[in-house]
Amino acid sequence: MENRILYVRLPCNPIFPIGVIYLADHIHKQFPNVEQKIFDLGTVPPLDFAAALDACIDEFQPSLLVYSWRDIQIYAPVGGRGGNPLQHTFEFFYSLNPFVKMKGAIGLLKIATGYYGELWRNLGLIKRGVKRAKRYNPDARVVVGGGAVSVFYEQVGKSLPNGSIISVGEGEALLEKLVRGQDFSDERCYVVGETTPRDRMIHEAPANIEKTACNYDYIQSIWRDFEYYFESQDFYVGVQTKRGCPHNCCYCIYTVIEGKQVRINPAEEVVAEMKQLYDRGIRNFWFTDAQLIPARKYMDDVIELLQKVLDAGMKDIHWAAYIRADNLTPELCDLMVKTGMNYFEIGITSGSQELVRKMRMGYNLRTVLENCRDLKTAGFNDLVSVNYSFNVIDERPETIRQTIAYHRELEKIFGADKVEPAIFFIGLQPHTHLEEFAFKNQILKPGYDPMNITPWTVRKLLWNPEPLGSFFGRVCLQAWRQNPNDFGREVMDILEARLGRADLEEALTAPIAPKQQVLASVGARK
Ligand code: B12
Ligand code: SF4
Repeated sequence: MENRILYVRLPCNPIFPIGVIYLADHIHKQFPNVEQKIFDLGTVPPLDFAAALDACIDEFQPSLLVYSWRDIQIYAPVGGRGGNPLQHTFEFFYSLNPFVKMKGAIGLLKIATGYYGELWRNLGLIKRGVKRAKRYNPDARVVVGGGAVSVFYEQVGKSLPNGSIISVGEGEALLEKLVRGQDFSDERCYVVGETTPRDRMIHEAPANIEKTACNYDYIQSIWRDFEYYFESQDFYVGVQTKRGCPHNCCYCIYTVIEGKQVRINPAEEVVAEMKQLYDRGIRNFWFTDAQLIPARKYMDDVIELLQKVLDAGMKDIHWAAYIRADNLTPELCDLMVKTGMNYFEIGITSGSQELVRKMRMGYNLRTVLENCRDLKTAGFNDLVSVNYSFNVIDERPETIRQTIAYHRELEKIFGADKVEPAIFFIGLQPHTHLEEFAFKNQILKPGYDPMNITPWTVRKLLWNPEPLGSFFGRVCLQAWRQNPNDFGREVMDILEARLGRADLEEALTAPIAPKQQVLASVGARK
């Protein structure tokens, strides 16, 4: 059977579908004669999903359907698609006012309906596509992958037809084998009804793939709606500069999906890719790496990359990324500012060095502050989002006071209006240390369904255990009531008014005592 590959990006908020673009580019480089097409449901109005998919399949008649599913979990810290799940959960569990409790319950119900609606709709779109493609090619196959499937691969397969291939992590090597008709059983995948996911499959190391600049002339020729993403000026187009993260943060799944080994995409290839987008009018880029500078030894790669961006003459761009901010030098800061970094997220999680150590995050808060000062000196004058998750492991009033002190210091450096405290409650994800910790401490039972969003499960998955759980729940409710548009800053102010602020030096010093290695007891991941 001739290979005709249709990439279907399942409905998603408008985020550039970089995953399917890279897959199609890779297959084209390996097999220039294979016919391919990209169909992005992110650009189609919801009422037209089914009809548009049918029309696309009728026209292209694929032999292989590649479904890419980006995100499933919607309980974001701020307004998600169906409202604010965190707010409703807290209203339901922590409000003392029966009317607010009721409002929370109704809000949660609305969100649950939206969430399950989306889940069933996406599963339906996969089943529908396979059935339709079989009209033209009875042997047509379906592969399902992407960020959401990587996290929930064990659950997603349960609702898909036999023969569907469920894939974890990068899909390049798997697709290559499928096109060649080779055995793919050693890839990070399983076939519904035929094989089951190997134990700890997600922890297997991804294939080592050399990444070259995506060929956007080719992508444009197989993707009709390419221009959709160019219309909005504030849109950030994804570009990958490396893959993998060597760290061990207790709640994080990136390092599992992408692997612990860092693969650097050659700087000249990354810049060649950006230049093609630049020449098409794109000025905003998001470096999609789990971490732009995962460790000190990668600083030189980033310096090389940013220098090449400048040398290529792309002087009026903006870019954003996840940055730990513990591996910066004045030279790097200078280049970051010169190349147009105008937003970054630091996920320090806590401003208490003691807790940062307990969460296995492996960095020094004092260094982060020094590097932030260097960034400011280099002329950085834009927005920094600082992610805090109170109450993760061993939080106490004194550690909260330390976080306040730390945050106020960041405000001193960048200006209070430039530092946005993003209050997250860690979403407990499968295959993380935190999940193991929850099993050990009987907070969750093995076999629980991580995709279930009844309020009782959500309350456990949004890590906020007692004794501080209800205290935080009420602080958040008060912040939503008082200043819903500046929730993060309001939470910080309320906490400071109630608990006070520690000395900065106290926040930065963590005595090493054996009992503090809380998570060490759950064992190493690999
Ligand atoms: C960068 C990033 C962002 C950036 C995106 C910026 C941009 N303009 O692109 C920002 C910060 C905006 C963001 C936001 C969110 N994100 Co995000 N994000 C990521 C991250 C770190 C990388 C994604 C990426 O682009 N990678 C690079 C590309 C090339 O890889 P890829 O898309 O994964 O595609 C590869 C593979 O997945 C695979 N593949 C893809 N499709 C298919 C299909 C088949 C058949 C096969 C075989 C393989 C395959 O091959 C591709 C090429 O190698 C991932 C985590 C991670 N490390 O993967 C989370 C991730 C995708 N995000 C996630 C989520 C939840 C979100 C949010 C919804 C968070 C929130 N609650 O607000 C938001 C909103 C997104 C939206 N749709 O509105 C989740 C999704 C899974 C889930 N838990 O539901 C992830 C996996 C992280 C996590 N915590 O689990 N995100
Ligand atoms: S939180 Fe960031 S630094 Fe930590 S493991 Fe995840 S990607 Fe790496």
